[in-house]
Amino acid sequence: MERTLILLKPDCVQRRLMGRVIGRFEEKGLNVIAMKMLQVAPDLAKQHYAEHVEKPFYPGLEAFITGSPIVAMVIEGLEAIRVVRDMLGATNGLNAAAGTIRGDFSSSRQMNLVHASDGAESAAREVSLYFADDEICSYEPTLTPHMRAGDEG
Ligand code: FUP
Repeated sequence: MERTLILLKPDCVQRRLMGRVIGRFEEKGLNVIAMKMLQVAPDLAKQHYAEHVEKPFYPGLEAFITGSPIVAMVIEGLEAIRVVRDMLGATNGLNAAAGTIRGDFSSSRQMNLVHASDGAESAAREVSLYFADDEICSYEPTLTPHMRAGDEG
């Protein structure tokens, strides 16, 4: 089982796409195990995007991500980090394949609706930026036997 940090970014919330995006993760069989709405403060934005803080696009990215509320979630599932990134599609919505979340709903590089951790290390770091351990509610869904065979993990 893997955990990954998802942000429904301000454009997702403002465009009333939260339900449809969360629905796609649920339909896939992934488990939402933590969720909260918050407005990202500049300090948190700098920690979240530490690798981009010095880049020329960072001020615009910070203004965007701190500009209105987001929803942070932890999603759990088999190979969840890769599976969720595949579901999002390429970073720039213009390049994202049709059928992916960004491919279907975004035509922008900055306003690409959803963030998802890109590896095991960043997932652990990012989950701890947004959630305390006691805010994460891991559970075994009762429908697991209908979602995959017992030897699939
Ligand atoms: P991703 O791994 O898909 O989240 O994308 P990156 O880490 O490459 O970029 C982080 C965020 O910065 C993306 F959501 C898009 C945004 N970005 C810009 O706004 N402008 C740029 O020139 C590059 C990235």
